[in-house]
Amino acid sequence: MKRILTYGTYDLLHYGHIRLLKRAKELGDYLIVALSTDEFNALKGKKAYHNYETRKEMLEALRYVDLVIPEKTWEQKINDIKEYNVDMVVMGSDWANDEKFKAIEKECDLLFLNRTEGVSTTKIKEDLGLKKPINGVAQVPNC
Ligand code: C2G
Repeated sequence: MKRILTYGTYDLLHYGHIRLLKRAKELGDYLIVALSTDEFNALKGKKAYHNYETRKEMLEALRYVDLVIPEKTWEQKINDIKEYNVDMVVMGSDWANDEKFKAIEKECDLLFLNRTEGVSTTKIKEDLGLKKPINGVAQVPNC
């Protein structure tokens, strides 16, 4: 059984998230999502619209997701890989070459999949008038 692991906030679940999870699942047999806790999001400088429990519930409803675990720190990845016997970590391409992921290449395979253009939680918030662009400049999509 090939076990895949991915990380994220997954706030206001959208088709960019779902396409990532679908492709990740297609690479193996079992997909684990390490979901950022509300406290970890604060460390990332993010405030999710939905809290952890709601975001977890939504992910668990997806056919592609087999297990949701909490992502509490940047440093837990190696332990996650060992504890869950992970064969491959998969992330969107916005994380390619990020040092936080490079370190795990000695533990398991690491693959970056093309990010889905045109959608992000930030854009959804802006389009709904929930998050104003700063000084008229749309904010960089952050999830
Ligand atoms: N994603 C995507 N296409 C989008 C938006 C997001 O493929 N249009 C991918 C991201 O690349 C990421 C996953 O969906 O792999 C989750 O995105 P976020 O919820 O934004 O996660 P992020 O805030 O990047 O947190 O330790 C890593 C972090 O927890 C990742």
